[in-house]
Amino acid sequence: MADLYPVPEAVSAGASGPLRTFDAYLRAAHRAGSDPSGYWLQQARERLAWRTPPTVGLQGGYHTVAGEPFTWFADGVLNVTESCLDRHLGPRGNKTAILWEGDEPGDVRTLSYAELHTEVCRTANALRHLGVGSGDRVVIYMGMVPEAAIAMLACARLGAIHSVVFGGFSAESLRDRVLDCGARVVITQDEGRRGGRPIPLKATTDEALQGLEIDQVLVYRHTGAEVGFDPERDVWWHEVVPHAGDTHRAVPMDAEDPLFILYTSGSTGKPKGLVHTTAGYLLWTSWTCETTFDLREDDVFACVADIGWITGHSYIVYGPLANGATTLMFESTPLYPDAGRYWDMVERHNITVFYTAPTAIRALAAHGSEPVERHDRSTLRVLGTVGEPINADAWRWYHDVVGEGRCTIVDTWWQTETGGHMITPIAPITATKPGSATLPLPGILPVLLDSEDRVIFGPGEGRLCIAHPWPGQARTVWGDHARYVQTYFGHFRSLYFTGDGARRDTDGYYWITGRVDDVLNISGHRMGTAEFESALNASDEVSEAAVVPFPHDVKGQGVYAYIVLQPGSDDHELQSRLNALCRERIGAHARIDALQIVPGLPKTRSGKVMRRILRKVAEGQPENLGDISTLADPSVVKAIVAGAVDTSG
Ligand code: 7RM
Repeated sequence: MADLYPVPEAVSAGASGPLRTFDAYLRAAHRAGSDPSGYWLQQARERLAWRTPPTVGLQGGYHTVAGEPFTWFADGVLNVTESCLDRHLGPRGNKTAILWEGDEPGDVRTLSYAELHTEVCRTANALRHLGVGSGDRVVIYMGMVPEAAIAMLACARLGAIHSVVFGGFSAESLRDRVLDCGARVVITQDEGRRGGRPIPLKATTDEALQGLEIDQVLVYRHTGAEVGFDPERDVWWHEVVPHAGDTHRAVPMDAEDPLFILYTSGSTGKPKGLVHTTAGYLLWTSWTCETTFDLREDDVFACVADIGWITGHSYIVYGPLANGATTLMFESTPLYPDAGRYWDMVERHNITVFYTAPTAIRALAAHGSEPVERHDRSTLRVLGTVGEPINADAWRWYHDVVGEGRCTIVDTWWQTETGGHMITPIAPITATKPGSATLPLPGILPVLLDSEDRVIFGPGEGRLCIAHPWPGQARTVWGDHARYVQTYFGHFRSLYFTGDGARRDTDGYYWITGRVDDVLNISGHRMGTAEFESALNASDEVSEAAVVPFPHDVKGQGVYAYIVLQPGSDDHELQSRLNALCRERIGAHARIDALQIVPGLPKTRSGKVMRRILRKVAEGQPENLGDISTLADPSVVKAIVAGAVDTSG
C-alpha cells in the first residue's frame, strides 16, 4: 500500500474554493454524477458573465456509436473576454493580471486588469482594421510575451478563432497548421528568447508562409533584432496597436462557437486541430482552476508551461483570468541562468501556487537541493504537476525539498482534448499518494476496460475512458469531424477513449500508466511516432523507419528509431543528419535519442510492424518478446536484439 499524505493543516485552513471539505466533494460528485446537465448549467450561470444566460445544459450525448454531437449551454450568448477582463475592472482594476518575467532574471513587466483590458481592446481594434472578423482564423506564433496572451484575448474579443502554434515548431509545421485552419492573418514577433538564446520567430514565419496567400502578418517587436519585412503583407504591432481605440465592444458569441483550435499529435502523421468552444471551455478552465488549486484572491499563480500548449491556454490565460487572479508568464527555462531560477522567482514574486511538469522536476532534482534551499519558498501553498506520469521519487523531491513538506501536491491528469483537469487532487481536501492523480473531479466518470473491452469494477488496470460528456470537452477536429468520431468514439460504444492506460487501487485512486496508442510524451511534449517516421522517411538514406519510446530518467520517454538504410547509404553521423531533418520537419523539440540500423523491421505476414517487439528491445527487455511466430521473417528479430542500443544509462 503506497503511503498516504494527508493535506497539511496550513493548506486546508482558509480554503476559499468551491469545494472545501471531502464531504462537499462527495456531495458535488453525487449531484454532478446524477444530473450533470443541471449541475453544470447552474455553475455556468453563476460563474460566467453572460449577455444571454443559457437555459439548457447538455444536449445530445455519446449514445450512438457514431458519437452523436453534443452541446453545452447552447442558447447562451457571451464573450469570453467579458468574463476574463471587463467584469474585473470594478473590483480588481488595479490588481495585477499578468506578471511577466523575461528571460533575464528580474526583467519584469506587470499589467493590471485595467491595462490588460485596454491593450486587448486596442489589439482587437487593430485586428478588426486588418480585416479580422468573427469566425476568421488567426495563427499566433509567438514566444512567452504578454502580447501573446493579448493577441489570444483580442481574437476572442472579435469572435475570431485563434490557433496558437508553439514557438519551437519548425517552418514546415507552422505552414501545415496555417493551411489546415485556413488562417489569413498570422501574429508573430521579431524574436523570442530562451535561456539567453534568440529564437527567430519572424524568419521562421517568413519561411513558413512562402507562396501562401496570407493577408497580413502582425509583428510584435520584442528584441529589436533586424528582421525581414514585406511592406505588402507585414504590419508592425507598434505602428498600429498603440494608436487603435482603447475601447472595444466585445462581439457576442454563441456558447458553442469555437474559441480556438489547438493542434495536437495523434497516431497518424497529421496533427489534429482540436476545437474548443466559448462557454463550455471557459467554464471548465475557470471552475477547475479555482477548485483544484483552491485559487484565492491574493494568490500569485505561476504556471510555467508554454502558451503554445493546452496547459498554457487553460492555466496561464483563460482559467486564472476568468477568476480575476494574478497569473505569471515566464519567458525563460528552469535552468537559466542556473537551477535556482524557479525558486528565485517564487521568492521575488511571492508565488503561492506553482504548476510545472515532471520532466522539469526531474531535471532540477538532478542538481540537488542547494539551488532550491538558497531561496525563501515560504509563500508556496500548492505545487502542481502535469503532462506525464510523475515517478514517486520526483514527487517526493517536489514535496519534501521544494515544498518543505508544507505544501500539497496536485498531480493533475488531463489532455488537450479535455480542456482542463479531469482526475486530480483538490488542493485543500484530497489526501495524496506519490504518483497517483487520485480521484476524478465531480461529474467526471472514468471507466476502465480490460483487454476484452469489458468494464472493470473495483481495483484493476485497463484502458481509460470517460463515460459522460463534460463542458470542457473538445467538440470536433477542425475540418475532419469523422476523424474526431473515429479517434475518440470509434473504439467503445458510448465512451470517450483517452488513449491512456490507468490502474485503480483499492481506495479508488487512479494511477495513469501512460499512452496505450502511438503517441509519445517527450519531456511533456506530445508527439506521434508517425510524425517522426514520416520525417525520417523523407531522407534519401532511409528505406524504412520505425520509432518507439523507451523510459528516460529525465525526459520521461526517449525516442528510439529503428532504421533500414537505403542500399549504398553510409551510416557515418547518420543520427545527427536525421536529427537535423526532424528539427526541420517537426521542430527543435523533436530529437532521436537512440538510433539502431537494422536489416529489416519485424513485420507480420500482412505487413504490419510489430511495435511490441521494438518497444521491448528499446526498453532493454529482449528476454520476453512474447509470441513472434506470426512474423514473416523471425530472423530479423535476432539481428535487432543483437544490435540493440543500451538505453539504461
Ligand atoms: C495537459 C496535457 C496529454 C497526455 C495524456 C497523458 C499525459 C498529462 C498527466 C499525464 C500522467 C498526469 N495535455 N498526461 N497529465 N499522465 N499523469 N498528471 O499534457 O494533450 O499535451 O497530453 O499527457 O498521457 O493523455 S496533452
